[in-house]
Amino acid sequence: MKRALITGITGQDGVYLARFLLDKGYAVYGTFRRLSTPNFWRLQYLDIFDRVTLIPADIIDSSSIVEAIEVSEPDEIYHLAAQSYVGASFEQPVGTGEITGLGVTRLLEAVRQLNPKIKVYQASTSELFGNSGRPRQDEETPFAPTSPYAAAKLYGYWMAKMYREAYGLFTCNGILFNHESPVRGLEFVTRKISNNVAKIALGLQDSFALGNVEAKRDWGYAPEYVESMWLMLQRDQPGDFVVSTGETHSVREFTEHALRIAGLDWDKHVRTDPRFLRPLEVNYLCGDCARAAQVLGWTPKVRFAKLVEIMVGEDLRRWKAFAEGERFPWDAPSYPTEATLLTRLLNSDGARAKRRELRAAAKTWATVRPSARTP
Ligand code: NAP
Ligand code: F7E
Repeated sequence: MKRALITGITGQDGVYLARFLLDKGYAVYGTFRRLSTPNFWRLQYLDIFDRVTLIPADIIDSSSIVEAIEVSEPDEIYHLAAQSYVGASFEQPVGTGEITGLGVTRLLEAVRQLNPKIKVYQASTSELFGNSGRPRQDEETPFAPTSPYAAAKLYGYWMAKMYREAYGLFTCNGILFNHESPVRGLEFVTRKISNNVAKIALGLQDSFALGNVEAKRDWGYAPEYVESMWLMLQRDQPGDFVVSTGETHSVREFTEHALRIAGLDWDKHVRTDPRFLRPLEVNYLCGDCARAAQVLGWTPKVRFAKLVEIMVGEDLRRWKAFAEGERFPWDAPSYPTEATLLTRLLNSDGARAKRRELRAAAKTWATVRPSARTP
């Protein structure tokens, strides 16, 4: 039985990859950070919490990485742990450099010293390209990072390549473009939109605000993207691969489609707010994954419209289910704004009436419900 260690198993990609590897028959180990409140909701949501072995480790602490490798004795390591939110990297540039950048070197050093035969996947990103000015970005496109996050990832990219060339380690950079799902963090724009549209559709809120709605991204579906990580490590030779859909859409288009699904109108429900603008922006990303298609046999299947439908459908289902008294693994209760709303929903004098209203509104969503539970 093959053994895999996933750093950052509690994140979006971590849980989908864990499920994918379990289905392939792997023994799956994953690192998690000790937090004041445990954060295992995604593992529970996919119903795999009991099927993985969790090891406490922080990527800023080398000794904990060594321990994780010694305990798990992996054939493959998927290094996903990172401060992954670009917006926060402007507020925490040093911390982002420590975790997202130097963390890669800590991991590679541990592998080099403990067992250089372990294959390593490094979670690189389309953010490396910044504003390249090219209509499509591929493995040959020059890098031009435009955030502390992207600069830290660029360092990680080069360290992975350098350990490959200097020490013969099997390291692969997956240059993944944005990929989303119902377990995407609520701070990322796609989930922010699907969650807010769901609340508005169910009458829980009137409007929400976005930043730069003209930014364009190449958005794919996370459960499919994790397969490309595995495929990279199954080859005899290591390499770097762009993984993308080849389609680009603006934040405005994503929002419009989400609103359309719910029968809502932009003018009534969406504002822009400069507080959500970044000091520097990546305006346009669109990937060319021809190499991944040819060498790995990987191609995307879920396209933009379907992705939006999956995400809006699942957030509608969650809010509705909560209002009907169901309890389930969910991130909303951990976010102050959402938690306040949930508490109001439970405790207010009009809670019973509100739940009746929601149940009535829920009937309208019968059509989006079935597809939603297949994240
Ligand atoms: P995510 O949901 O933010 O997950 C990040 C994971 O890293 C979480 O498990 C988090 O743990 C962990 N982590 C953060 N700081 C850590 C630390 N100091 N020590 C140990 N673990 C730490 O990110 P994702 O979307 O799954 O992305 C996975 C990886 O791919 C990241 O490296 C990201 O930068 C990269 N990437 C993502 C995309 C995308 O579109 N999703 C595209 C390209 C590349 P907690 O749960 O404790 O916070
Ligand atoms: O922003 C714009 C924002 O935060 C997308 C990470 O997984 O993908 C992700 O990084 C775009 C940006 O993701 C809001 O300015 C407008 O142009 O969802 P995001 P990201 O920055 O593209 C890459 C590939 C990664 O590697 C990262 O780890 O949307 N935008 N209004 C907004 N963004 C947010 N978050 N919130 C807004 O209100």
